[in-house]
Amino acid sequence: MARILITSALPYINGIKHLGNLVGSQLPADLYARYCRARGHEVVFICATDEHGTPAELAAAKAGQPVAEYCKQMHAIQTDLAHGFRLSFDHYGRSSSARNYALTQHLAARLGQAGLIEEVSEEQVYSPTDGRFLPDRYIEGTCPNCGYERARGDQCENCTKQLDPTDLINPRSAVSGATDLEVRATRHLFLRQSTLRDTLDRWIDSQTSWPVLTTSIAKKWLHDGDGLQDRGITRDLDWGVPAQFDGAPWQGMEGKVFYVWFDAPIEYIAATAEWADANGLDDAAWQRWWRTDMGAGDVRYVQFMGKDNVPFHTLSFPATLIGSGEPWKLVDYIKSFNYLNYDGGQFSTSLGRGVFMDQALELLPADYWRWWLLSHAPENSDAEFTWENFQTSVNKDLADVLGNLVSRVTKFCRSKFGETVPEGGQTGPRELELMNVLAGHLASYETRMEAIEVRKSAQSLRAMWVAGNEYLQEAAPWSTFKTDPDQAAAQIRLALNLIRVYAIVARPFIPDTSVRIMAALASDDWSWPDDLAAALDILPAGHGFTVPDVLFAKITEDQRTEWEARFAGGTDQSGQRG
Ligand code: B3M
Ligand code: ZN
Repeated sequence: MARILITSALPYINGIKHLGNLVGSQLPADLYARYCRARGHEVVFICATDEHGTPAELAAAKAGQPVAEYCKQMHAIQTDLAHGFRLSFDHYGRSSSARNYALTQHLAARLGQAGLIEEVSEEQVYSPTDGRFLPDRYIEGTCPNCGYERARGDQCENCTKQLDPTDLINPRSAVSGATDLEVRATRHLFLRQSTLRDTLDRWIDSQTSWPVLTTSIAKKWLHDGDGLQDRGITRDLDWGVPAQFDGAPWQGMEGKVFYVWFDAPIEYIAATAEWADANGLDDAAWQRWWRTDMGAGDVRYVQFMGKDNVPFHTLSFPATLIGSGEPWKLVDYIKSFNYLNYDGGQFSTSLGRGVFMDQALELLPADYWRWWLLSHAPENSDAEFTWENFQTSVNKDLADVLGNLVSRVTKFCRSKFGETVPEGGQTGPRELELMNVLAGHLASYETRMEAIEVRKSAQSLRAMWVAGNEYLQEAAPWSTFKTDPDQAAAQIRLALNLIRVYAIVARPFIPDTSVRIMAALASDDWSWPDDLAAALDILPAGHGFTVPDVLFAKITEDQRTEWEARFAGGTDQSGQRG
């Protein structure tokens, strides 16, 4: 049994996320957490809302609410949606928590003592029209690196480059659209991460198992131009962690806050402390996951995120932790994702284009979405959601293959043998062959899940379902029954047991369906089928069950065309979605 710490990138508080955001971090993190738990590992799975900085201020202003109020409300909404999608966080925290304030200010103090923070007089973009400085997302313009026209002041989400507002070409205010911008001097604190470049370089080089996407982005920005640049970690904003150092002010920084990307990853740790607090545990309980001097040395720490978040997790956050000189646990594996596009373009909040988490759950239960999203995760390249593809995959994989098998087997049994596992008969070579095929797919499923190859894991799982279907097709107990009812009984007994095994192994992907199947089979033995033959013999003859209701309804042509039109966008309906 291993100890596995899992974090998902923290969704910004500024609105309801779309399905592309979901599949880029939280959902695959949940898949992995559920799998690790099912295999008996000790897991802590942490997420939180990322509440500070310009995204929160801008969204609150748009909603006409005080920012603290806005965040509280959006956190509740996002919590509900996380439950709706069955994201099994051990704790879903808030980066505005007291724990995060304290830890952020503590780490800043340590970095200051280590001489890694310096005061810099910086050129910042000032907007006379808005009467304020325009940090980060308050400003937009063209990316100097790739030419993307909607790059933000802190990062281009197209090429993932970290930017400063003054780097943007044709900059404009995100608040007013004003272009009559000036550059004014202001004083800020900078994290001297450039001094850690060699350390980070060596650390990244030592991570030989990281996915190519992660390593290539990390390396690209580590060696870009003059290399890793020092970054401002304070901002002229009202909302955020006050720029203080273990309680002590820094002269000249009064009224400023830390940059949101400075405090957000620290919330991974703080949220684990929040988890301990919420469960009445002491500090040692969270420190054994995060402090190598407190037992975290044997923890495996895995992070999940979209590719635009990689630079912050491979460079800035490790710089904070290493620079503190304290024994913090560093990440062992970073699983990053490309983007999911929507039907020939991008998801767009402002245009109401694409499906957002709340809308998805209004249409269909979570498992439909979980299955499609995970089996099409944008791992090796960007992926695309189309309604046609979604319809095909739901109707085939879920309704025809899995759903139909469960329904045929249970209904046939009920009609011929009643609602108990039938007795009599013996399995033969065909059943042995099925077990061998299943064992092969199960082994590849395990290997792929362990390697966090999400799409391939889905393929192995589906292959197990398909093998069961093929077996039933050939064994055809409905025909066998006419000539040899005993043999049909043995076949159905195996099939009922097979369904139980499917429920167990499929649970990380489709948890609600698995629970329904197990309830129908009146089983609560969720132990992993390490010994497949034994697992296929758990439900004994005479064991009662019930026929479940239809597990998956097919998506009709009418539904598909209606949904296609409804989510095509074109009118501004941004509202809470972000
Ligand atoms: N909130 C960006 C995002 O949602 C950011 C991630 C923070 S992870 C510490 O993509
Ligand atoms: Zn760019």
